[in-house]
Amino acid sequence: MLIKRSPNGIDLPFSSEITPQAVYESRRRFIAQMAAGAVAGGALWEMANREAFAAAAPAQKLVGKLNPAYAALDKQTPFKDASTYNNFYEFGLDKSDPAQNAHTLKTRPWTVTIEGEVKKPMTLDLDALLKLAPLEERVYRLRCVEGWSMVMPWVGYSLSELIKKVEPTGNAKYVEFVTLADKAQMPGVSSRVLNWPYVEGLRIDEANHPLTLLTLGMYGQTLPNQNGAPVRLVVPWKYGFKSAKSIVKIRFVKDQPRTAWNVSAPSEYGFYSNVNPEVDHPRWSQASERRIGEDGFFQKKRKTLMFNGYGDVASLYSGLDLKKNF
Ligand SMILES: Nc1nc2c(c(=O)[nH]1)N[C@H]1C(S)=C(S)[C@@H](COP(=O)(O)O)O[C@H]1N2
Ligand SMILES: [Mo]
Repeated sequence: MLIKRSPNGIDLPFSSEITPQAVYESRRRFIAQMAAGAVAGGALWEMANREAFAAAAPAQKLVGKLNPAYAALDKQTPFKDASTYNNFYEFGLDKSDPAQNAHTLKTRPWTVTIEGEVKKPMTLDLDALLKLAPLEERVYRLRCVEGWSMVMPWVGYSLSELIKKVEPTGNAKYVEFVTLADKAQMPGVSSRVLNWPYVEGLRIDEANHPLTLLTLGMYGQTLPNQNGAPVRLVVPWKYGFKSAKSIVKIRFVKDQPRTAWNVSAPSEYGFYSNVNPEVDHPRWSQASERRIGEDGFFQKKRKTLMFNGYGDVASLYSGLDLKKNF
């Protein structure tokens, strides 16, 4: 993954002034500029996509009942940081790009198609997904492979609830998650930094682990577009890139899926990608991390914990060499 470093070698978070309010204001300005015939170069892409641009949905309240079994006690990352310091390459490579660009993502209507090795394939719209199981709030640590982490209150339910409904066949050994790749809504999809669509995958037992969260909201609201609206995965014991955003298809398959990051750099990003302080990335250590929001210049880094501190999952990997299966 690409990491921007400041000259002193510390990659500093980008503090952006973008708020939903600011987004609306810039949209109003943009429309005014259009009317005045004074469209500058930077607005050209938005002009070409102004239908999608106008469709960005404002956040709506979405609450879940706090599940105390899955509520990390760490101090929560402020919403402002969690929604402006993002990785979502479909909207650009800089941490501030998704918050600036993702307003063009149209999240309704939205469907997720579930297919492959299941007895009951189905296509669910957002309302069906919201009703599929009781919504819970879970406070999860999420650690990016780049060496930073956040603590966020997510809203959703265990993916296993959905898996139950579609009745996987005995051939379903893995689950593949395919995310939206639409050039008209996502400026980054025109770049060739990854093979689009962004695809991720889990072994079926990982997908069925109760920690694996099908996520529809955060901080008591529907997901901001930049955080993967309208539906994403959060797999807290794995590096953040396993938590695919803006999912449109879930496929149950026999063979290990070819995931986007593994295809792009197999020696750097394995299929498992469990958080593991003992297995370094070939280009940097994974022993410690910066917690976004508490990273003053002299702030000591935190020690990274095995499985990001979610030790319960260890039984999924008994007998597996985690140095080889990174
Ligand atoms: N579709 C898609 N999903 C994605 C990514 C992406 O670029 N595209 N980036 C991943 C990475 S590297 C991380 S760290 C997390 C970040 O999630 P957050 O921005 O909500 O913290 O999303 C993951 N999901
Ligand atoms: Mo990441």
